[in-house]
Amino acid sequence: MSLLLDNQFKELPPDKSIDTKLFLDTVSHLPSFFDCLGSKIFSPIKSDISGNITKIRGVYVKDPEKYATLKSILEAEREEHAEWPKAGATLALMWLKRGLRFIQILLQSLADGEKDENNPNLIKVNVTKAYEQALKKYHRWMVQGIFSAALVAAPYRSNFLKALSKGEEVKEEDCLANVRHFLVNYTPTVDAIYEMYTDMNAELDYTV
Ligand code: EIS
Repeated sequence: MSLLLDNQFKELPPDKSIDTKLFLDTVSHLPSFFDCLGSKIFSPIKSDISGNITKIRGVYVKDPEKYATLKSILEAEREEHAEWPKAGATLALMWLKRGLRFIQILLQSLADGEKDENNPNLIKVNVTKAYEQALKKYHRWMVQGIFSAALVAAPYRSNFLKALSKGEEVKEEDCLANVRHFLVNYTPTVDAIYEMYTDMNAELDYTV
């Protein structure tokens, strides 16, 4: 069984609203994936993402009906917090979506066969592309340093693809087909979250 295929995102409805419970149930499988990357350097990244998910879930469980969609959370918090959008689940999702975008760009780049021809079993080009497009502009030099350390610890392409398939002996082409299949609903979901932040004027560009 493929790790990715086990946790497929659902197709978005025409209004592109995202069901909070389904979203949380799907993204909560992501943190455990860091365990198969095999280095402690990934721990702060794992706990950041887990923290975001816990924060959003904490708001959702207070009133599942009121917070049925991600948009309803942003709308409610806009009324409740003077410092919105730098508050509550709105802030947690703002950061989580950047991690999700990172994963999307990384997987898309692998699926597209982008490679360093001199080092075809490294994923540094793919990871760097994802970092530059999704995260770098929000990071000052200290956090960029964590990225550099993580890059050194990045797994080999073959091991990474195996980890995506829970370590099973899956042929590279089959694994890439799984990745492409996963991206079919994943990419529009991440896009929809970005669109919502733009439409609601909830995006911030401060650095950490
Ligand atoms: C936010 O963190 C909190 O998330 C948010 C709130 O506290 C807010 C306050 O301003 O801060 O400081 C964090 C930032 N989060 C801001 C940085 C953490 C370490 C990031 C290191 C970046 C390394 C890049 C990744 C390299 C990975 C190499 C992978 C090789 C395979 C399949 C791999 C998936 C990797 C996914 C990476 C996602 C990184 C996400 C980082 C987000 C970030 O920059 S709140 O908390 O509101 O919930 O309380």
